[in-house]
Amino acid sequence: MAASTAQSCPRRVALITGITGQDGSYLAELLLNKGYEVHGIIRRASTFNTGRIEHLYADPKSHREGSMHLHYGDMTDSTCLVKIVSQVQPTEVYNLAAQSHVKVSFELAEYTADVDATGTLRLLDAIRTCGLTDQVRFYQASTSELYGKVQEIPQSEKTPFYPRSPYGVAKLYAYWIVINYREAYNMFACNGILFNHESPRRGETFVTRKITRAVAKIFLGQQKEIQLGNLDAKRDWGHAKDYVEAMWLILQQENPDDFVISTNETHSVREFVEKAFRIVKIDIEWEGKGVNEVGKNKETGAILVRVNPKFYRPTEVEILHGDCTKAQEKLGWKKTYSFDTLVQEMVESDVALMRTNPWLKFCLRR
Ligand code: NDP
Ligand code: GDR
Repeated sequence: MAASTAQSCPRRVALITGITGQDGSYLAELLLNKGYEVHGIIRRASTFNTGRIEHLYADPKSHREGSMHLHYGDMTDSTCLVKIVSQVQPTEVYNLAAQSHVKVSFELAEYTADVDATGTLRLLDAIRTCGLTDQVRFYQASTSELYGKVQEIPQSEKTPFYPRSPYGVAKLYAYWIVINYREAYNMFACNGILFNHESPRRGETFVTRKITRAVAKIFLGQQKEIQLGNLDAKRDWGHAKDYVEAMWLILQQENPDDFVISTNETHSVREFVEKAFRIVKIDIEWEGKGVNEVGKNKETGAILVRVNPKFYRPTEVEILHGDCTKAQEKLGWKKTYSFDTLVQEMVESDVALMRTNPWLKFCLRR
C-alpha cells in the first residue's frame, strides 16, 4: 500500500453523505475506530432513520454525540451542502448518498438524476465554494451498474460503460464529473467502482436481503413463500464491511485514481436462493420455466419460491463479474468474506432478528 499523506495529517475529519445507509454505517464505524471525527448528513424523516448508526452515539440511549456528529441535509439542497462543508471543514468526504435502488429509478428517474448525478456535482461545488479543493480528499460511490449491458467479462477499470437504468445513467454522470473536477481543479477525487455488496444491514428490498429475510421467516413458520423476479441474473456479491475498507484505502493513496472493487466471482439469484435455504437445511428443486418456474422444498414438495414478473426490470443487467486486480496490487485490498460466509451471516442474522423482533411477535399474537 502506498504511504498515506492523509494519515500523517493530524486533523482527520470525515464527512459522510448517506451515513444512515448500509455502507455509511459500516464506514462510520471503521473511521471512528481509526480515530476520525466523523460527520454525517441525514435527511429529515417522519420516522427514525438512524437505526443502523444508533450504536455509534457516545450514549445510544440519549443520542449524545461523541466523535460522530449528524447534520440535517439533502443532496438536492446546495445551500445546506455549502453550510455543512464550511462548518465541518472535512479532510475526507465520502459521497455515499443516493437513491440507490435500480428498479425504483425507473419510476423516479428525474429524482434519481437530481440526487445521484446533480447531487454529486453540488457536493463537489460546495467543496470549491468553501475553498477546500486542496484540503479535501473526495470519494465517489460509483458502481458496477455502469457496465450494464455486457461488453466484456470480467469487468475492469478499462471495460467500456453501457448503463441500463436511470440509476446507472445518473451514476455515469457522477463518475465523469468526479474525473472532470480532478483534472480541471486538481482535486484529490476518486471513484470506487464497487460491485454489489451486502450484509445483515442491507436494505430489505434488495434481492439478497429480501431472500434471507424470507428464508428466515419461512424457516420460523412466519411466511409460506417468496416471490422474486429474474432468477437468472448474475451478480458479483461481496460483504459491505470489506468494501468500506477499500473506500478508505482509495483515499490514502499518493495520487487520486479509480478502482474496481469486487470478489471476482459471479453467482445467479437462483444460486443465492439455494444457498440461503441450505443454511436452514432446506433443499430446493426447480420446476418449470420463466414466469412459471417454482422452487419446491425437495422433501415436502411445498412451493417456497415463485416468479412474479412484477419484479422484472424494463432493461436488465444480466451479468456482473468484476476484476479487481488493480485494487489488489495498488491498494493491497483483499476480501475477507467468501460467498458462502456472506450468505450464512445474512441468514443467521435474519433468523435471530425474526425470532426476537418485538413488532413481529406483536403482529403474530393478533
Ligand atoms: P443505501 O440505499 O443503503 O443508503 C443510501 C443512503 O443515501 C441513505 O443514507 C439515504 O438516506 C441517503 N440518501 C438517499 N437520498 C438522499 C438525499 N436526497 N439526500 C441525502 N441523503 C440521501 O445504499 P448503500 O449503503 O447500499 O450504498 C451506498 C452508496 O454506494 C450509494 O450511492 C449506492 O448507489 C452506491 N453503491 C452501492 C452498492 C451496493 O451494492 N450496496 C454497489 C455500488 C455502489 P435515508 O436513510 O434517509 O434513506
Ligand atoms: P442491483 O441489486 O440492481 O444489482 O443494484 P438488487 O439486489 O436490487 O438486484 C440484483 C438482481 O436481482 C434481480 N432480482 C431482484 N431484485 C430485487 N431487488 N427484487 C427481486 O425480487 C428480484 N428478483 C430478481 C434483479 O433483477 C437484479 O438483476 C445494487 C444496488 O445496491 C445499487 O445501488 C448498486 O449500484 C448495485 O447493486 C451494484
